[in-house]
Amino acid sequence: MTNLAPVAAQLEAQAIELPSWAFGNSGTRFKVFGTPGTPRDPFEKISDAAQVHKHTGLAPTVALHIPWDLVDDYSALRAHAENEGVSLGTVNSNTFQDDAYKFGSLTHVDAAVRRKAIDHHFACIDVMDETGSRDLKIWLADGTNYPGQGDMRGRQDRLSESLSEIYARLGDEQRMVLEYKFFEPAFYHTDVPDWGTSYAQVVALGDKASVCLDTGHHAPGTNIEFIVMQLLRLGKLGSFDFNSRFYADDDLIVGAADPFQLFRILFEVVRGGGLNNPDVAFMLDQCHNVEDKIPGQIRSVLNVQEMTARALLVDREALDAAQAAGDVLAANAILMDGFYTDVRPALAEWRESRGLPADPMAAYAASGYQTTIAESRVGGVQAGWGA
Ligand code: PSV
Ligand code: MN
Repeated sequence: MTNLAPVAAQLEAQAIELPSWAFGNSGTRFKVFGTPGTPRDPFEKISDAAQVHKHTGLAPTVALHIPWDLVDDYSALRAHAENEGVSLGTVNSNTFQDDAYKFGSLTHVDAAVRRKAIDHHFACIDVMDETGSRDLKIWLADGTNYPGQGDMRGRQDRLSESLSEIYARLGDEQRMVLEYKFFEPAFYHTDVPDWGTSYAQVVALGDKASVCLDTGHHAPGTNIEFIVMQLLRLGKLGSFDFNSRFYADDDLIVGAADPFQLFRILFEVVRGGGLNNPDVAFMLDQCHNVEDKIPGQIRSVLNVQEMTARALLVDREALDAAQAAGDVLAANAILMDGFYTDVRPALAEWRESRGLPADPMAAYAASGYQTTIAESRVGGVQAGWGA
């Protein structure tokens, strides 16, 4: 069996943040399928997220999305989370579901709309003050659908001004991460389409701003691990939104569509010093449209853990030597040895040694939690994108 001892300390320290919205209903523009037991409010979402941590030891924090996770009393939500054994993490802003934002939010030509969007971010920072969250994550739906529709340069300038105002409001211990996405919902141009644009914007802001890399937000064939390497090299990789995709922004279980890509990304994370580095937050950004949500999240964090273990097991000394010697095939073989190492039996044993279930998926299924929530959560409105 694979010997995990040399990498156990790093595995032990790994933490992956869960998105509250993964526990609510989601779907496509064709249909949203509800599932029995879906949370009706943020408290129930946190309880579900805590199940993932309980069975894996990997997911101690939960990201919130405002206003989907609006509550009257954040200290009560915080206490509830702590009671469940988790804590509240990143706060995500939302400037994509209001009629006012049809033609943009932080980039809008109308100062009144920009004001509204900036004020929303101030409100998110107020929430962070109460929840003790460190990070404000900004993803913008801003962009245009037709050439000529907008002045791309002017929009970039307004974005910069708006972000500066938000940045100035951050506390000393707080950060902003700016996420990029190459298309959707805008189809001609997006105002933060790529890592370079996000980087240019956050560098202008200062040390407390960095880039969020969502693994599903690149054109097919993009070498994402190169971007990871570059952002780590520049000290500006603030966070990951992990998920996987076959076609567009599919938000599928991380590592499901392309495990090898996940391995390559994690190898660059390890090599670049981004693993268990407080500056680089690991988060999931996924939606479970047809599978059960809690086991979907359990599967996801396990996939990240498995690929992290494989990346850590790559013989770096031998790899460096092969690279230095120009031995192309040996270098490639050393990396592939890491990828092809089946770490699952060793991880199962290691989990048990830490008092965790060897098979978290099976343990969750046997726990009866899914039946309990399906039977007890009767009435009310199931949470989704908008509740
Ligand atoms: C929309 O593409 C998106 O999935 C972004 O990736 C954000 O991180 C997420 O929604 C939550 O706002
Ligand atoms: Mn994302």
